[in-house]
Amino acid sequence: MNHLKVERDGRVVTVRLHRPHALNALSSELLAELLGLLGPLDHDPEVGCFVVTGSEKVFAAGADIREMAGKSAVGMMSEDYFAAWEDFADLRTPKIAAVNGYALGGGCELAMMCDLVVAGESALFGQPEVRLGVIPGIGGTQRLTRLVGRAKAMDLVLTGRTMDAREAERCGLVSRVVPDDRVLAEALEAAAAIASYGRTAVRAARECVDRALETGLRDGLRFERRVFHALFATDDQKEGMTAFLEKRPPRFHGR
Ligand code: CO8
Repeated sequence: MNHLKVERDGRVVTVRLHRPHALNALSSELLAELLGLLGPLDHDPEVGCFVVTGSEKVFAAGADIREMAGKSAVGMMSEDYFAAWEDFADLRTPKIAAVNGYALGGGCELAMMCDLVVAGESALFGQPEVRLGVIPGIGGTQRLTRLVGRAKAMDLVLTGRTMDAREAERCGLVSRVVPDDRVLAEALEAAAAIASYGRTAVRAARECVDRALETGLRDGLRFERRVFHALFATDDQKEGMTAFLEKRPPRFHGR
């Protein structure tokens, strides 16, 4: 692994982006490593949550400008450059972004592909692509607008300015803001909690929340209700409710 550092603690896998010389710029090689690592783990029943983090200075400073600079439009289209980031977004294991420092361009988009974003007080988010003569390309006009609304998305995308963690939390991009030195610990605590619950219910919950961004209210409510009904086919539902009634902690098995 050239650009990632990986740790596993029980059911939680932590991936640290590690390209310090390029401020963790998201190259094609880094993406391939990330998917090569997390793709198989997504099918491992012993894994319950991923945490993605960077360094103290930078989560990720965007896509790799050096890699992209000389490319042609035809080349970009024929290789469908960065389409595989959707494979990362589609991983069914919950993903937590633990963000210190810069989360710019593709770095901000990577955070938005995660299910929770825990940010340090000094973290900075932005979509500065307009300054490079391009636009965001992996969700910065689409996910961002759904998360923070048109007014804030236009402000960020058209001016290329950064926003701090508090503003990002207020507008719905960030789940929690904590002191800088607490970011990873907070993310790991949340990850351990998520990983302790029934895997089927957690995945279903994640899918239902995301469905809200993709569909109308009526269809979304019906989808949620049907998934809720279906979970009564799982052992974990019986165990969770029985344990509550017996006033003991549940023992989930993910089935
Ligand atoms: N790509 C490649 N290298 C980078 C990047 C990057 N995104 N960001 C920083 N670096 C490199 C610098 O070139 C520099 O390298 P070197 O030492 O060899 O000169 C090194 O990292 C350190 O950078 P700085 O000296 O600039 O560090 P500073 O602390 O002064 O500044 C900043 C930090 C503010 C983060 C600054 O580096 C910066 O503005 N970086 C670029 C941010 C940016 O524009 N990001 C958007 C990139 S485009 C993008 O993400 C589009 C995604 C969609 C593509 C999808 C296509 C379908």
